[in-house]
Parts: sequence; C-alpha cells; structure tokens
Amino acid sequence: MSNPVSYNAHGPVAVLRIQNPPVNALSQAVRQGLSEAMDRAEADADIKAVVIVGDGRAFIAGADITEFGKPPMEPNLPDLCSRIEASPLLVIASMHGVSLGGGLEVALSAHYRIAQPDARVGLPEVHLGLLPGAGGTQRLPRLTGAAKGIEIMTSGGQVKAAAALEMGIIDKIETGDPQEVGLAYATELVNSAAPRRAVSELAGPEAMDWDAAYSGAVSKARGQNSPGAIVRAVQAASELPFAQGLARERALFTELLQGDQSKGMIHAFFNERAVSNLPELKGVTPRALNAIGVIGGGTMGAGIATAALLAKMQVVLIETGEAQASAARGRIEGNLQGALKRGKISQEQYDALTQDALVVAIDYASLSDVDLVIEAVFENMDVKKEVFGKLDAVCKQGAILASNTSYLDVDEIAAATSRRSDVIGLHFFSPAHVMKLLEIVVADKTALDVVATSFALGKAFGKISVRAGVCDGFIGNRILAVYRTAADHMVLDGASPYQIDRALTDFGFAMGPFAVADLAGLDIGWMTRKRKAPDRHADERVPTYIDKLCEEGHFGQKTGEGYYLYEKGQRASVPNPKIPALIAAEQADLRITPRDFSDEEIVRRYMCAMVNEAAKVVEEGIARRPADVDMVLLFGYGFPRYRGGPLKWADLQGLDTVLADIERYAQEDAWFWKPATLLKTLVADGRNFDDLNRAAGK
Ligand code: 3H9
Repeated sequence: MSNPVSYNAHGPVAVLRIQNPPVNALSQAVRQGLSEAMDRAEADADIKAVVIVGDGRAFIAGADITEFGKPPMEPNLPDLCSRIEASPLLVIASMHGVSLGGGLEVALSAHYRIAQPDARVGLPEVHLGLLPGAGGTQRLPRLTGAAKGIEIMTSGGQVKAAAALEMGIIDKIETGDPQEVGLAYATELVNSAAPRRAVSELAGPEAMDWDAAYSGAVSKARGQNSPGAIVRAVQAASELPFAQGLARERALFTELLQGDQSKGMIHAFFNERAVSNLPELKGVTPRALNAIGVIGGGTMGAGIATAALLAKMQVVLIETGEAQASAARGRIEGNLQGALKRGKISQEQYDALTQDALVVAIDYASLSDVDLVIEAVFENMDVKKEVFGKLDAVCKQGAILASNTSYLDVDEIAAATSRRSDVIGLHFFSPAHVMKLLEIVVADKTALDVVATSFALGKAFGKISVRAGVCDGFIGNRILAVYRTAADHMVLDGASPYQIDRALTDFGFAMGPFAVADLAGLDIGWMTRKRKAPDRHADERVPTYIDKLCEEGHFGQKTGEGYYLYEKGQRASVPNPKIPALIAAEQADLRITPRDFSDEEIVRRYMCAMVNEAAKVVEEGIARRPADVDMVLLFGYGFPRYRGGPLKWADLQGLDTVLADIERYAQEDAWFWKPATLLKTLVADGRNFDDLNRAAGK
C-alpha cells in the first residue's frame, strides 16, 4: 500500500499531507506515515517547522473507526500525538473542513493551529460511546477551561472556526488553500522565532464541583456511560500532572471501548450509512424530483409537505375543501415557523417557501405536473384505493405514486392503478419533518428506478431510509405490535404499566410503551384490535381493559386522559388512578392471580419479544438485513442508540441465551412465543445477526 502521508520540503518548512480519502481517518498507515514523516523532518537540519495538512474535504475526521475492535496496531494514536507535541520543530496544523476526534487531537498536539473560516472542530467520540482517547480530554480543557471542554465533549457537537478561535482552540483564521495558508503561517512563525507551545505544558483547567458536573452529565445521558467518564477524565486533567491525566484518560477509554455501549453505537454509525446502499440500485438512475404532491393536510401530510419544502421542492397539497385547505396551510406554516425560530431557515426563505413553493388546492388536476405524489389520507383500504384511482387519472406518465400507509397492503393499493410499477409505500413517522426514519415499502411490481427515486427523496429530506417489504405493519409497526403485546401480557399477569414504562426508560428507551400509546392516541390501538378481532386465534391473549377507557372517549394525551392524566397543554403526566381498577377487574374475569415482576424480567421479556419478531421479519425478507431492523427501531421507535438496536442487543447478549428464554416463555404461552426459525438456525450454526449483516455486505 502506498504511503498516505506525503512529505515535501518548502525551504525550512516540511509539509506533511494526509491523503486518505474520503475523510483522512487516522488508519494505521496514516499514523505510521505521520510518525515517519516527523522523523524525516527532524533528521533534516534545514527543516525548522512542520505543517500538517489534510487532502480533500477535511483535515482529519478522527481515528479510523473500522479499526476499533481489532487488535491494536502500532503506532497508537496517543503516542503519535505525544510524539508530535514533543518535536523540537515547530508544528503547525492547517485545518479545513472538519477536524474531529483524533483529528482534533492531532491538531491539539501541534504547537499552532490555523483554520479556514468554514472549518469546524469537535470531539464527537461520545456519539460512539467513547471519550477522546488521544489526549483530547487533557489538552482541550487546558485551552477552553473545564466547563466548556466538558460541554464540547459531552455534546459531541461541532464548533465553528470563529467560536473555536474565541475559545482558544485555534490561533488564527485565514482564507486560502490550506497548504499555502499553513506554509505562510509557518514561515511567519519561523521568521519571528516563535516558541514551541505544547498544550500539555499549560496549567490544568480550574477545579469545579466535579460530582455535580458528573451527576449532570449522567442524568442527561439516559444510561449512556461515556458522558460521565468524560467528566471524570477532565477532573483528572485538573487534578493530576499531564502524564497521569493521560493515563487516566487511557484507562477510561479502554474500559468504554471494551464495553457493549461503544459496540452498539459503532454499529449504529456504520449502519445508518449502509442501510440505504442497496446493491440492486447500483447504476440505477433515479427519476427527476422537483415537484411533490401531497394528498391530505393533516398532521402527517403537513409534516411531509414541510419536509419537501425544506428540501427545496415545489409542493402541491390537496385537501377536500376550502376550510381543510386553509387549516392544512396553517399547519405547514406553523411547522415552518418552528424552523424559522430554530434558525434553520431565514425570514426570506420562509416567505418564499410559503408564498411561492407551496400550493394548497382542492382539485386533483393541480397534480398534473408533479414528479411524485404521497398520499397521507385516512388509513382505510377503500379510501386509499379511491385516491389512487384518481391519481392514476391525473398524474403525468412517469410520476411516482406513493402511499404513506403504516400497515396496509401496498400491492393491493397499487392494483387500483393502471401503473403498478410506479407505486411504492413511503412510510413517514410523525412529525414527518422531524422524525428521521422513512420506511420505503417496495411492492411486488415496483420498478427499480422508483425505489432509487424514493431513496433519493429520503436523502433530500435528511432521512434514514430503510427498505421494507409488504406485510401488515412493514418492519417497525409489525415488530411494535408484538413487543407491545408482550407488555400487555405482563400487565395482565401483574406488572403495572407504570413499572413497565419506568423499567424500559431505565433501559434507555425514550419513552415507555404506555406513554407512547397515550401520545399516539389510544384510539389507534383500539381500532387495530377491532380490525384484527375477526382473525384472532383462540389462544391469543388480548387485554381489553383499556378499551373501556376508549369507550368513554379517553384517547390519551389529546383528550387529557389515558394511561396517564395530562394537565391541559402540559406533557408531564401522572398515572391515571382508574387504570389499576380496570386491570384488576379484567384479571378477576380471567381468573389471573397477579404476580410480581422484577424490572429485569420486564426488560428481558419485552426485548425477547422484539428480537423474536425482528428475526421473523428478516427471515421473511421483509427487512433486507438484521441491521436494517436495528436502524428502524433506533430512528423511529426511540430505541437507545447505545444499544445498537434489538438484534445488536441480542448478539451482545448471546443468541443462545435469548432463544433459551423465548423457549422458556413458550412453555407458558406457546401461541405467542413461537421461536423464529432464523433464531434457531443461527444458534444451531453458532452464528449471529452480525454474521448475516456481513454476508449481506455492510
Ligand atoms: C476517535 O477519533 C477516537 C480517538 O479519540 C482516540 C483513538 C485512540 N473512520 O458520514 P459520511 C466514512 S473516534 C472510518 O457519509 P459526510 C463513513 O463511514 C472517531 N471511516 O460523509 C463513510 O463511509 P461510506 C471520531 C469514517 O460528509 C465515509 O467516510 N470521529 C470515519 O456526511 C463518508 O462519511 C468521528 O466520530 C472514521 N472516523 O460526513 C467522526 N468518518 O462512504 C465520524 C467517516 O463507506 N465521522 N468515515 O459509507 C463523521 O462524523 C462524518 O463521517 C463526517 C463526514 C462529518 C466526517
């Protein structure tokens, strides 16, 4: 392999140029190349300074994440950083694009840092369940102070050059070619006999209330370990000499790297990118996407229209009458006001989007020129078929007809048109302009370029798009129905909805299932139970206590009463005192003697139900790979990112133990707990879900 670090002497300055596309990650070869280039510069008596610069779009995006989990290879990054900092030559980092993680740590080991005005720096290791492990926790707070350093590292956010200059992270901002700018700065420093400045020789950051900072970080982290560890590492920077602080950082880093949380988050990092790389789409050209039609301006339709407007597309939204049209426009304007307030768009853009880019009409003929139309009307097959019939009549040839259905049969919807190959499911999650997940539901006859265009749409909308096959509920809602049922069974058997919600938020879920049900509306589950009732198996256990609440018109948050009670306009809630009595009555009817559940058992049953159904979804080809299921749960269902997704969780638990528990639960309820064949096969073969991911090409 050729050396990814080139060396060129320009008078007394040696330029070390990193060429490791796409983002100059610090692979072993780059580390070795940098180390050797430093040796070479130091061996040349004419060289007085070294400029480190990155080729392409970034200075350095950090350690090479693909190397994590493999045997360590010399030189390691902390040693390289110390070696750079200890150089007798002046070392200058000339930064452009991003300098992240190990990339910023290399720059912090240089003696001077100069950056382009649009450069950004950050230590995002927290997003990988880690902390900066090459001196970042020790050097950054020596420049910024402890509080700012902790904030940068626990948020993992990117700091713009101007702010970095103000905080002392960089020394200078200069526009121009990074190499030229770096060379000029180095020459200036050499000519003025500027001193070597090692950040490690600066005083440690001031002391603060470390325990308070630690508790603050832990409480925000919802179970993730690395933010607390970051605070402890910064504490070491404050309290210990540099070398000892570095050793403490190393120990904390190694502990995090060996733990499950970093494995989960690294799995998420790679798979949120890999999920939309479908081999069958290689070389397929997507259709044009300029104007989008949306049918229905309720919460979902308005959210989709907002996402399209924010993606700079023309939008034609169809409503049923003038009053509905004006309400829909109001919703979209409200969403865009939110974007305006958060600084995502300017007032000028807001005006252009609402006045020029958005048309709200009541006549389907207005859709004659759109490239893709997304139907977001009531979830009823007859209604959908009627809409698709009308779309078929008015939309131009080649227009894509998409349904936002969350569970209906997209093949049947497509059959209502004369162009089945142009029909696809685009299942957004509410609020559609905010939630990251998009399930792209590929029907039997959907053309490949329609799939490719749908992925292009997802990308333009900033979504994580996952391919799904047709079945009731596709990937996410199908699995949700099963783990929700496991929770319902636990309620019938004695666990309270409130204990379940708490056990699962302690596990890391954004919300527990009963709080989610209140948020989504209890009428949705009630309707589903009614819809599925005719096909119900005699052994199926379906609690009905909550239907009594629905019969009284209580549907959760929107009516102020559900599993919890909600004060008007408030999200905080208290348990609804009616619920225990309703549950007790049903237990009495069913002659169930309630028993105690530990939080651990609650989590285990809930997760086993999720994994079992997820395995069936993979086995049936509804999801392309196990990691696709993981991304659906992560981005659409509040699954804790640091656990990587249900199937990564199962891998980390050991599939044999998960299967053994499912088989044990099946002894109580054989109908519900049918072990997935795929799970049994993997256990028998000594393989796991990640082996399947690898086989499908990550
Ligand atoms: C660290 O530094 C630890 C140290 O403190 C201590 C060590 C001892 N490694 O996102 P994109 C790939 S931890 C390997 O699509 P963008 C990425 O997978 C690291 N690969 O582009 C993708 O591959 P593919 C701390 C990496 O322009 C391709 O590059 N650093 C790495 O939207 C393009 O990426 C981070 O956590 C990497 N470090 O965004 C930064 N980075 O084309 C992580 C990227 O096959 N990276 N790739 O799918 C990012 O945040 C974004 O990738 C970045 C570019 C902002 C850089």
